[in-house]
Amino acid sequence: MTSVGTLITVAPTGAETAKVDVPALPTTPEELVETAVACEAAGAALIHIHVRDADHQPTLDPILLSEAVAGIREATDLVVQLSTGGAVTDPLDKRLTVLDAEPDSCSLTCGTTNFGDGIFLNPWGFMVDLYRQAQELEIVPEFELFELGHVHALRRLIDECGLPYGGQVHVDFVLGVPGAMPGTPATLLAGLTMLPPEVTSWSATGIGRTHLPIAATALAAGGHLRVGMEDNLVYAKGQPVAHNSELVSRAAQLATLMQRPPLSTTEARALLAVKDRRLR
Ligand code: KMH
Ligand code: ZN
Repeated sequence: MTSVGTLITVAPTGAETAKVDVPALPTTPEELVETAVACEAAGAALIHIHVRDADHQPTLDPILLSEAVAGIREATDLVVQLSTGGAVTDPLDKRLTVLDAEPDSCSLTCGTTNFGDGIFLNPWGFMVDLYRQAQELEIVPEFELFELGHVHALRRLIDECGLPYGGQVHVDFVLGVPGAMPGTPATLLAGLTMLPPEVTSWSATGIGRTHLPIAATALAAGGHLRVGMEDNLVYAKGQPVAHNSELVSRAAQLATLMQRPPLSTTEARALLAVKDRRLR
């Protein structure tokens, strides 16, 4: 499953950090597009988006989601992935409506998990509904794994629903969320041993200070990388991230050093088998 190149995903915003605390967080439509362009130039091929409203608050407003997808498609060739996780306060039915914005890809978390002081709800029925709707709409899910039990749930999901649109199965390990699986190399390697054989590619991201060790472990183990201010706000000790492109550039350097340079957007589209919805 080791790829000759590295898919770099950028998750620039998330739903947890407040703009007032981190002004560098891209929250406006203009900032999001500027970020997408800079991160594509730095080596990213996929963007995982959470949208904010005019008050910089997380939103699942269908118009704002559609505008964000269109804005990034007009300005870049990035694979556009919308979060269906939203914020922990978002109701499940609202999270399903994210697919109406017709992204190339959507996140699909494979089970409920502790999420800091909150609970990130992903009951079985919701996972199946989301998966089936993604299949019907020809949107490629990225299976998010926050717990080792989620890897087992992915097995159950594939048994119940079959393969995604396009036939490729891409998963993303998210390690180091407080209360979920820890961001250690040993945990990531344990997860890899459990992956169903249908999985065709995997990436990993570590939250906070686990960002770099998890990136290095993922590269060494043949995986792809997710970076971004959704997951990590500190570039180095005493140095806050000033722009998401810094994290993408560093990931691209690491990947190149490991003889697995960043995949182009064309290569990423083939790896993930996304439907071609490009505007340019
Ligand atoms: N914001 C978290 C509650 C996803 O994007 O699908 C969920 C999350 C996962 O970020
Ligand atoms: Zn997310």
